[in-house]
Amino acid sequence: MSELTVRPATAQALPAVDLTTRLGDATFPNPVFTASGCAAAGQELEQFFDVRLLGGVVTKSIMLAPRSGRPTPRMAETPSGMLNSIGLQGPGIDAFLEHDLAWLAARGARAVVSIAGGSVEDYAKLAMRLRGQPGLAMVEVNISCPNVEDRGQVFACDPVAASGVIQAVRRNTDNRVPVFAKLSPDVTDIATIARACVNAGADGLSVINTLLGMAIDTTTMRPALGGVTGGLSGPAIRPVAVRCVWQVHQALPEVPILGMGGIRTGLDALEFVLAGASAVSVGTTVFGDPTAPIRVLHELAHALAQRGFERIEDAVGFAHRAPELYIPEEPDPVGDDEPLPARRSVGFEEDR
Ligand code: RRO
Repeated sequence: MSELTVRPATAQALPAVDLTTRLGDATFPNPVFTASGCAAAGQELEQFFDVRLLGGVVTKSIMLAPRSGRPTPRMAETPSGMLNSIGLQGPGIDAFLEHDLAWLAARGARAVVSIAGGSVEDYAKLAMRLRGQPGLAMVEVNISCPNVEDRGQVFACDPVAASGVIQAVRRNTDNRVPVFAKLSPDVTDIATIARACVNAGADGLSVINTLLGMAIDTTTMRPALGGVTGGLSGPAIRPVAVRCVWQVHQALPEVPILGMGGIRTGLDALEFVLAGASAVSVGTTVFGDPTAPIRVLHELAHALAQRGFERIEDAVGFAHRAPELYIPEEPDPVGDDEPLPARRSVGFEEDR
């Protein structure tokens, strides 16, 4: 390791909050994961911190065959975010199992393998290839990649297509390994897609993938990305992501959610937990601050402790509780008070 390598103070004790989180039948020691596509398969992060300290490492979506992806440029900065148009570049499942998953398993990290395909059959084959693989903690089924040539392949935009993929993956995956469906925000009603995935056998939901976006270079007066359109990520999308987590948790309160979209700090992560996420993925911010996942973990733990939570699971969906009633103090026994105001509740009217 270079002397210049920055290692956060991970030896620092976490506050006494039980951070254990359950996602389907799997238990993770803490709720902070990497986000798919932002840290390959974790090796690049290892120079900054021990990846075993994370809840899990979510790998870049892998397909059956190697794939070179879309034309360059593949990234463009946008206000408080970025666009990517990678196009599922990757080594294919065989090389992934041999090099990437094997490395994560040897390292002792919990691997959440993201899979992507062009057909139900592709997904089924990928699930079969993952069966029995050491280190596999969970499968994230990417049915929402925005960077495919054929928009018909965005299975997450149609409840029937989404359930076909999830059913095939669930059928071909070890029972003890949770299957999560990764949803797209680019739909009219995300709860409908979420319900279809759960009815098809998904144990949980990853919410959300990037939003379909576009930028035009005003010098060349051409699209900024080689692939023309791309996936928008970063803090710009956080309110959309929090809204989606909120809606999915409201519709399916018993279904675990892995929440993501523009998380940079522990308080950002707390927003997702309060909206209904049992765990979070830290993505785009890693490009500028590779230590972010471990920092977010510490910040989230402190934020939970400061708010009096002894267990993270008590905070999951906490923002959905009914607004507390504001009870005015007892009238002054001397009897010279102004008349009491009518009882009113604290909080905003609109979401009641
Ligand atoms: O590879 C990509 O271009 C990509 C994927 Br698979 C995805 O799920 N989301 C995204 O923004 N980019």
